[in-house]
Amino acid sequence: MSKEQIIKQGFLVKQGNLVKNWKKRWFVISGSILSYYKSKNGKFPKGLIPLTHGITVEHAKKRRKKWVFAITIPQQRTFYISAESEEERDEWVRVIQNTVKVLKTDKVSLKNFQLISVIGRGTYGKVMLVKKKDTKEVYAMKSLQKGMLADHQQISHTMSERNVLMRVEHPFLVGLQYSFQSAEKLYMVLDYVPGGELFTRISDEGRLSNKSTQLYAAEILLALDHLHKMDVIYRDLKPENILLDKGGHIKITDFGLVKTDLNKKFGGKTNTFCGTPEYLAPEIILDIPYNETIDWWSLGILLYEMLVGTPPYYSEDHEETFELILRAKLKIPFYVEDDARDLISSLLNRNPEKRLGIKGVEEIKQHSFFSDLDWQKVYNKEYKPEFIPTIEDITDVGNFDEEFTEEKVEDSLVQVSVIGKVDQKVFEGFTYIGKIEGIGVMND
Ligand code: ISQ
Repeated sequence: MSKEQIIKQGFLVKQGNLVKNWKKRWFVISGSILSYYKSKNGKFPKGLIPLTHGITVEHAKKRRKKWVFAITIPQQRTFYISAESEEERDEWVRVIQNTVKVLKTDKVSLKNFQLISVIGRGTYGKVMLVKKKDTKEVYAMKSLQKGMLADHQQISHTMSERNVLMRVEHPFLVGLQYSFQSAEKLYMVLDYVPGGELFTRISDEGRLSNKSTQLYAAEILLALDHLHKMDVIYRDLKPENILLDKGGHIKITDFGLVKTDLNKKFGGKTNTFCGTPEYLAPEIILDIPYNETIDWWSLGILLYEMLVGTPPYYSEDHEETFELILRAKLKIPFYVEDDARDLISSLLNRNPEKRLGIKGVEEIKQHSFFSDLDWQKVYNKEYKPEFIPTIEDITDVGNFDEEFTEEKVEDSLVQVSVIGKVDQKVFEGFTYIGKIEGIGVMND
């Protein structure tokens, strides 16, 4: 096996080249190669398909097989491969397309983008709306000061997750399109999601309808499940990280950029929490081992906040919020319908072993709150959201807070004293664009 990280693997059925019979094979995408083996434990591949620039991958039709896709190496051959389900087929096609795209996109740097507007600011850097100068495509660019990444583990976490996310797309996750770095910052160029934060929508409306809440929760569940399947626990679900796309569907952002563990959230030695604590699961607060069900806890908090307008455990004082999360009785207002009430209380079980979702995502998907939804239709965005954001044009930032959008657009300077402290070796996984580029105002 190569040392390259496995991006995706699984059984697929492949049509023979000469004899056109279908054979089950174990497929593995690693680095830029798709290899297939006779069995799951096979040592030597039966074949290799290079996923390099020039190859195409698309859905295909075959008489006796469903969910077929075709990979074509121009002037050589076409591979016909069939998956178990539509969802699986689409996922393979996307991952392959993305692998090819990543290989095309090296050598991108800050120079290639025009900075348009500031649209957000996090603890570690800001988010800007940018336009790629050659293609005129619009993206959200997130910058991250290297000096703010506290330790080596945090950095390697960021880097390895970037590698996963670079290649994997999902309808409800913000896709990462490019990444590069200067001496002092990491840059991530993400899909621009123009509809603003779910948070803004909850505060504008007071609270959301059962129907809206159901669809948002279902879309978020599929996104979280997808991350879990890639062994990523999201940990930071909250309305500020949930954006609305132009059709009103959700997109989750801010995974993989900085995976803050608890002591980071507490900003190092001090006990001052620097984030929103209302969505944290009890086991995170108690600093005990946890699993992906912490995300199902957060989904419970989010469901509550959508239906009620405020999170269930809230105080202005963070310490008090922790106390409430750990001990307060869950009070759900009378107007919340029974199905929703039951789902919320099952997700907000303080014992992770008894929390809904511990036996797998199906437990949650099958809950009566979602009973009239077809999950495949959710994935395909076939349900129309009740609220469609108004968007003037592709560079419209009207749905983002004026606090940000009125700010001067520039790639801010980083103190020289901070640059000097950063050991550049640890960022080798990112494309490095040179020492001077990227410092100073970029407004051309
Ligand atoms: C994409 N579009 C709008 C805002 C964003 C904020 C953070 C990350 C990605 C984004």
